[in-house]
Amino acid sequence: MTENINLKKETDFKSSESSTGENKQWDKDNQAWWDWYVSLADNSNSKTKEVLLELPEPPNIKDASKIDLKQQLSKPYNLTTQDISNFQKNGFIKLKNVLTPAAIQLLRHEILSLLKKTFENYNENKKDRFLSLEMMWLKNTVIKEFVLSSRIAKICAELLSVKKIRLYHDNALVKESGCGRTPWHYDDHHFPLETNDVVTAWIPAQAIPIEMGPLTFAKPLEIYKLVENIEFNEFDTSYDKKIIDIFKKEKVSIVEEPFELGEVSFHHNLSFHTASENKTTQSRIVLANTYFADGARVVNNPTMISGDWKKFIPETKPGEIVSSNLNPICWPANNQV
Ligand SMILES: O=C(O)CCC(=O)C(=O)O
Ligand SMILES: [Fe+2]
Repeated sequence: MTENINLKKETDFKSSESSTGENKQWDKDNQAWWDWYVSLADNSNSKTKEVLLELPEPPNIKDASKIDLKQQLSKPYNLTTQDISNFQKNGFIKLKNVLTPAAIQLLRHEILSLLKKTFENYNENKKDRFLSLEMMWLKNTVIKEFVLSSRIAKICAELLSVKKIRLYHDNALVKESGCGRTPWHYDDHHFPLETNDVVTAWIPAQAIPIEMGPLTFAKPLEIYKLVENIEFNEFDTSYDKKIIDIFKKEKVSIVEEPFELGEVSFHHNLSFHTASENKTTQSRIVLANTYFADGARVVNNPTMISGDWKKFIPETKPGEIVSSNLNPICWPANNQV
């Protein structure tokens, strides 16, 4: 992407040795990773104990044959040069009308059906949790269309200004009613990829009003340099609190805006972001697909904050180029599996 991004991986957090144990490997599953990760968020100003905003159940489309999903998800999106330069300057962009309301309603239906299969009593008595599902595209043909979508992947290729885009993973990120904040971070912490050409398409499966906790970005992209030297702490909320304090003190510009139905955000792996708690009565359901430039290698020393990465990049050793069957090229479209 842009040359002004610091590409020096040897100074990066994810490949550094440290006393806080980031050099350990993650040995549990992805749900356990998220349970741990959201416990690092500072919720001392939480408002979820107050009355939740009552929202109706979002509309549900059960029948994929009612819409031409393949056609919708392969049609190119008209990205302007201004969009591309905004993304490269700010580290993120929010684009409206990437998907139709019908496609989103179907996506929500499919994620909900996987949630109900995976988590006992989903949405019945237990609330407040951050639930995660991954590798859904291997199990569900409708979700596969959204994950391998050439419409989405072409946007990613253009935003990064690279020719070919591969899938890192898909991730359903579900904040149940009352679930707390996501800690401030950039994704470079998590992805064991030896490149900064990495982007996540964050696709809400319903509209997200402010009260539901939309993804929220600090800008411009370079803001990560302000907090580069803050040491991560895997045990408590101190890292998140320090970032909040520095951003306040330095009057960093923070973009927290609702998502309308069909709106999708794209964020770079160095973009700092967070999400507020879900203060509504409905789950905040999102499909987050991460893509990277073809040719990237696995870093030499993946760490515990890289999570369950071997599941996403099988049969690939540290230092090797990523090209497994689970990391298909999604753009250009004719390279698809
Ligand atoms: O969904 C969230 O609250 C956080 C998502 C996130 O950090 C990401 O998609 O990179
Ligand atoms: Fe993130």
